[in-house]
Amino acid sequence: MPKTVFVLNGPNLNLLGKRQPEIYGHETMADVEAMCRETAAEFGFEIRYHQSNAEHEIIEWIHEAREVAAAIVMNPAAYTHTSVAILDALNAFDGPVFEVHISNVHKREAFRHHSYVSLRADGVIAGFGTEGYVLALRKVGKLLAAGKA
Ligand code: CA2
Repeated sequence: MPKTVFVLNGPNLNLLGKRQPEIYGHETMADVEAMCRETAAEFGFEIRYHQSNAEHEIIEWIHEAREVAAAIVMNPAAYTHTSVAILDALNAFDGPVFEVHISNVHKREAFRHHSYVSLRADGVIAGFGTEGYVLALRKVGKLLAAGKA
């Protein structure tokens, strides 16, 4: 049976492609989902793709991932910099976690330089645009093929 990987997106990412293209590019959330599905198909795993503006909903998905997912790829958006609750939920997940940021957060305001999620993430990608999701999923695909996820 194909393994399942959760791709989770935090607040305001539903606006992707609709505002601030100079920071976040022109692709929409639907475009990113399609890219993720294409990458998953290449590597033979399934994805569950979610976006929410509500912290509790993201936490519920991480809890669900504990039961069914081999890995989590996550852009926590602004919750990256604020949410101990999301860190705690991720700490209860056993598989690999990859944190993705579309923009290079280290080139931006100082408050974006700290990530609670990075305390748990096995890898972090920032500044590669939406391609960062594909790079993270490729890594997951390789780990799955090697029996390491
Ligand atoms: O670079 C990233 O992917 C971020 O996670 C995006 C978050 C930001 O708070 C993080 O510091 C870095 C913001 C997501 C909001 O996305 C929008 C997209 C288009 C228009 C407005 C917001």
